[in-house]
Order: sequence, then C-alpha cells, then structure tokens
Amino acid sequence: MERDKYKKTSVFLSLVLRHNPEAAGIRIDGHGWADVSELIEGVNQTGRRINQEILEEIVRTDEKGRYSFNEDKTKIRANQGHSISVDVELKKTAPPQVLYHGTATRFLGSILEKKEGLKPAGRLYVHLSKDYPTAVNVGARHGIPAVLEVESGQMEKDGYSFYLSENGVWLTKKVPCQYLKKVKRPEI
Ligand code: HQG
Repeated sequence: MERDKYKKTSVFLSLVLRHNPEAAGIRIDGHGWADVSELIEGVNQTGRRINQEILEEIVRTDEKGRYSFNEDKTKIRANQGHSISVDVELKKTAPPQVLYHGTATRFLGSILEKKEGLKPAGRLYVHLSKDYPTAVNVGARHGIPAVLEVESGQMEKDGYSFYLSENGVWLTKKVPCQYLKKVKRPEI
C-alpha cells in the first residue's frame, strides 16, 4: 500500500537521478550524487509531495534497491541505469560464467540476425541479470519478453570488463553477437 502510494514519486526520482536532473531543477555531481535538501525542494516545486521521511521510505522499500544515500543522508544517487554521464564508482567484478539479458522479441532481429549484439541504447551500459526470471521481467517492460544467454565468462577471458552495481545489476559496455544465445526455455 505504502509502496504504491509512492510509486509515481519513485518513478520521477529515477528520471531525475538517472536522466534529467533539470526536471526537478537540480544538478547532480560527477559521481551521480544529488543534494538531498535540494532534491526535496525541487520535487516539491513540481507539485509532488516529498520530505526526508518519505524519501527514506522510498529508498528503504524500493524493490530493486535503485537508490543509495551517502553516510549522513545528505546526498542520494541512483545505483545504475543512468543515461547521463556519471561515474557511480561501479565495482569491476569477475562475472559468473553465464548472465542473462531480458529484451523483447521485436528486438531480436537487430540483435541476433543483423548481428548487432547488445548495445546500451540510451544508457551508459548494457544491463544484465544473474537469473532467468529477472531477465524475463526486464524484457516484459518492452513487449513480449525474450531472454538471451550471455557467455560472460568467455567475454571476460577475452578482455571485456564487467561491473556489479550496488543493487546487484551486472553491467558491461556492449555484448557482441557471438557471445549471445537465445534461451529456449526457463532453467528454473
Ligand atoms: C535493446 C530497468 C535493438 C535491449 C531494468 C533493451 C534494467 C537492442 C533496449 C534497466 C539492441 C534498451 C535497464 C540492438 C540492445 N538492437 N535493440 N542492437 N541492443 N537493445 O530500458 O536492459 O526498473 O535502456 O535489449 O530492470 O531493458 O528502470 O535497458 O530491450 O535493470 O530500475 O534495447 O532498467 O530497471 O532498453 O533495462 P533499456 P534494459 P529500472
């Protein structure tokens, strides 16, 4: 109930913190941090109602752990998903042998048949999931979901870097087509 209550505000926060700080009339720094008091004031000026308590509730209950505060809760940032160029101090991490990418069936022609592989589209990174069900949910945001298996272990051996965000999303700059395979059925 509470979560639903703040859902629209949370979507707006994602927009502000990942893509368009100007939507709340604020700026974010090179590490993706927004000043919490400026953010609260900016969001309120758009007609949405937020305060420190509500913001903390949104961060604490977010089902994907999208946001982090700094230690004294004077700054906030999104953990991943940015289109604007910020360095959120992602940890370079050795990936598991296999990761998954959720997409929509209508994109498979470009990704596999035209052999474009995975590009970050509007974001800084291609987003990968550690399990199949998560990838299905990510893909369903775009249409009929399709899941691609990514040979992340082999990619790393071949020199590609992987990063794990604070909220457990795997990120890499691109995935060439030869490391991709369409998953036919769930592995659960
Ligand atoms: C597709 C959500 C055609 C790609 C999720 C995807 C994630 C191509 C779309 C996070 C392509 C980009 C990110 C190519 C990639 N041709 N289509 N060559 N290469 N694509 O939304 O990964 O709820 O930017 O398959 O959970 O869907 O917002 O990326 O379908 O973690 O917190 O281009 O966003 O998190 O779409 O999602 P997106 P995504 P939040």
